[in-house]
Amino acid sequence: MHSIREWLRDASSIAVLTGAGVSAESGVPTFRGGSGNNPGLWKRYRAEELATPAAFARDPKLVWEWYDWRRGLIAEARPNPGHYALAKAEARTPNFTLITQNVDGLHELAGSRNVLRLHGSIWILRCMECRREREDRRTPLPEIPPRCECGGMLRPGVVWFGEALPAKIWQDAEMAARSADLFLLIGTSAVVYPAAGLASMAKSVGARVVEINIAETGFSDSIDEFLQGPSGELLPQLMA
Ligand code: BV8
Ligand code: ZN
Repeated sequence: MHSIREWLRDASSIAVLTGAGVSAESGVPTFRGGSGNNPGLWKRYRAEELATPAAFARDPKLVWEWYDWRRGLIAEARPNPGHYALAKAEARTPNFTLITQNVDGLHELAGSRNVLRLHGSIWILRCMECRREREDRRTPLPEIPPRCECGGMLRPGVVWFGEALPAKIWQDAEMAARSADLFLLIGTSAVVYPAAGLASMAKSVGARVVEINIAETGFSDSIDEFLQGPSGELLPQLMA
């Protein structure tokens, strides 16, 4: 812990990749269980089965019920001390880039400003016809599936499996990983690509890689330091 605090103080550019684990202590269920909450994210389905264009084409109502349920949960969630610690770290580090796989918006709510949302936002709806995007925070939504003024069907403004990440955001994330001298991998099982590849990119350019997680991940054996514990507790200690 002590050396990591020094690395944080001495780093000239820091890149952070967060996953569902940083929102677990805010009561937002993670995708792959662990940390005591329900194994799958919902009933008998797995994210990989529902968060896909094919699932939405086949049964938009079912997919929307899943998202409406998650939006309801997330609407009750507040940022936890881990989110706030990252916002504080950003404010005092010249080059600090927060890259997140989360779609819950809790980093922004905690005051993080330069957030690269690799997988979009659950609060944004996009029209399948006219492509117009709008933020809609109503929970529950008045109509499932929601409709656009143009009559088209709205989809969640998130990146599904099999879909490309927003090009500009991905480029910025790669740039941040390649120019970091310290890379923090926090609360992610590091199984979803290309996001999970960012840690290897940082490592390949000689950055120090620190992982914070309650359990080891597939990445844990190729990092410099593994801090085991809840990010909501460890991050405030690190950033104090
Ligand atoms: C792409 C938004 C190509 C939606 C998400 C076969 C078929 C099709 C695709 C593929 C395939 N094989 C590989 C792929 C690629 C695929 C992929 O990686 N699949 C995986 C499953 C193998 N990736 C994609 O499809 C990506 N796109 O490749 O496009 C392409 C290129 C060009 C042109 C066209 C196409 C898109 C992936 C994005 C999917 N969308 N989310 C939504 O949210 O509904 S992914 C979703 O799952 C999250 O965003 C996140 O990325 C991922 C969940 O991962 P985590 O965040 O890590 O969460 P998880 O629950 O897994 O882990 C939680 C961790 O926290 C655990 O380690 C736990 O120990 C820890 N923890 C718990 N509590 C705490 C804690 N840690 C600290 N403190 C705590 N308190
Ligand atoms: Zn429309």
